[in-house]
Amino acid sequence: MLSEVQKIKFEYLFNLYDANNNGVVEFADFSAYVGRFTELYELPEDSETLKQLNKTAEAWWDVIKANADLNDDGVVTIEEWMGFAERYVETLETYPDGAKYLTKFIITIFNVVDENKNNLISSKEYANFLFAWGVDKDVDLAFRKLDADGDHSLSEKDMIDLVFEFYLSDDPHAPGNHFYGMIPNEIFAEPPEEEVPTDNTITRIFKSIFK
Ligand SMILES: [Ca+2]
Ligand SMILES: [Ca+2]
Ligand SMILES: [Ca+2]
Repeated sequence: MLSEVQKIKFEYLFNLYDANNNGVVEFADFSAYVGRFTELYELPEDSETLKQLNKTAEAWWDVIKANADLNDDGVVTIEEWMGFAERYVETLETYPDGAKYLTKFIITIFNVVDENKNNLISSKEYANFLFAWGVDKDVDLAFRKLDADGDHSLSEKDMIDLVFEFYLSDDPHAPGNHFYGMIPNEIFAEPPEEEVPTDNTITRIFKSIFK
């Protein structure tokens, strides 16, 4: 069973994948994204990177088509998608090969997103990545969440951990929840800061002794 947090993330991802906004996910959406990435990152037509990207999009669509499009009409509805989400999470949690292929996909994307090839994703490179997905709101905030150690960059390992967290974590405060941008849902709201109580008689006595 997907947790409430996972359900919200998979619904968000469905809407993100639906590049042409027709309410279903289909191969045209995947082609649209490869096109957007090609344009944004100026990938040469015969480049190895573009080949890898195409292969990744095709493989990912094949998996979705075979496992989500249960009535085989070439499009995936939100209901089909949520059923798939459950099976996909189970795959990631149960089968080493499931995790292995997701890791490969992430590395492919990492290499595209790392524009200056320093093996780190900067906030600007991340902003471009979200822009490719059509997300331009709260981008800095999302990056600050993802950059949990505060070194202003994401390594390949960070990105792998964050994407796995996106799919698998049911903690509403897991940084990876916002890998594809800030999800506007109150379930992810920060808990109110705990008020630190002011002095009581005992602390006042100690303070007066140890001041
Ligand atoms: Ca669509
Ligand atoms: Ca279908
Ligand atoms: Ca970089």
